[in-house]
Amino acid sequence: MEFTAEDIKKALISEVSDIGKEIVILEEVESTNTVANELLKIGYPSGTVVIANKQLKGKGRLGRAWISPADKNIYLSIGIKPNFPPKYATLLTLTSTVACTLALRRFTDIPVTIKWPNDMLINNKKVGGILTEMKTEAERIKSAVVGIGINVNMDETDFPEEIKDIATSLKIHKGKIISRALLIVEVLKEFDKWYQLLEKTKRKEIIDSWIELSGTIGRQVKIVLSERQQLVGIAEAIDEEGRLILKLSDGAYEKISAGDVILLRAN
Ligand code: BT5
Repeated sequence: MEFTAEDIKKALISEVSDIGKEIVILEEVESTNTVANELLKIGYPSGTVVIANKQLKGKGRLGRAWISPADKNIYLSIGIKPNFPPKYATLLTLTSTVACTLALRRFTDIPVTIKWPNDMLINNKKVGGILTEMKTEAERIKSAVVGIGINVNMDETDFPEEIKDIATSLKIHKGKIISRALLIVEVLKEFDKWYQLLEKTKRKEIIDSWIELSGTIGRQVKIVLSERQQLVGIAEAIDEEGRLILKLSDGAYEKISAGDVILLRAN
């Protein structure tokens, strides 16, 4: 890669509290999430960051794949040992999405938006995604890994058939190559800040920012819960655990903590 762990560490000095204490950069991995999880297991500290140039088995949610070609993108995982209970797992994903989206906006000036729970979009096309995985023990989170994938310098021709109509990259919108190293520094700084807010139970601040950055609230949406189960309604709000509150056509409310959102039409 065109940068080292030391380069990133140097740029982060005095800018972060816990995130990036240990940074491991690898050329090729199956999934940075898996590596981060293994490092936490063998005693690496909370805040350990794993970055790879290429993933062979990049993971999306629900067993889906994250397309992860070499040299172009950011594949980064942050291993943490949170102090909040497992019920805030969804909120951790929302917090991470706020941090990434703000970093992307600041660094590129592109009006990136959020779609619940984990998508970062440019003009309705996916530019990044977040996969949070955690290990729990009784009512405690033992460890969590936040995996961040951002399409940075992919060209239109780099996208395989299955995602070419739904995915995009920062380079496509800026018309020039973006520095992965500098963007990683921005993402880690912002993550550090928002993760601290979450630890300090500043949940309202996080949710308000999420709503401001998202194109989801107030829209009519279809929620795909599984192959057989779908719900249609108005996305009304986000509750303090990060769940999406859906108002159904009969006036009843549903709280959704996992699923895919399809935006139906603007109100
Ligand atoms: C996500 O899943 O959006 C989570 C993606 C997380 C990726 C990071 S990379 C670093 C870390 N290590 C990992 O192994 N994973 C994390 P989901 O919402 O389920 O979206 C997956 C869907 O997005 C796929 O089914 C495709 O339709 C689409 N997709 C796959 N690769 C993509 C890409 N590079 N860009 C845009 N869309 C993609």
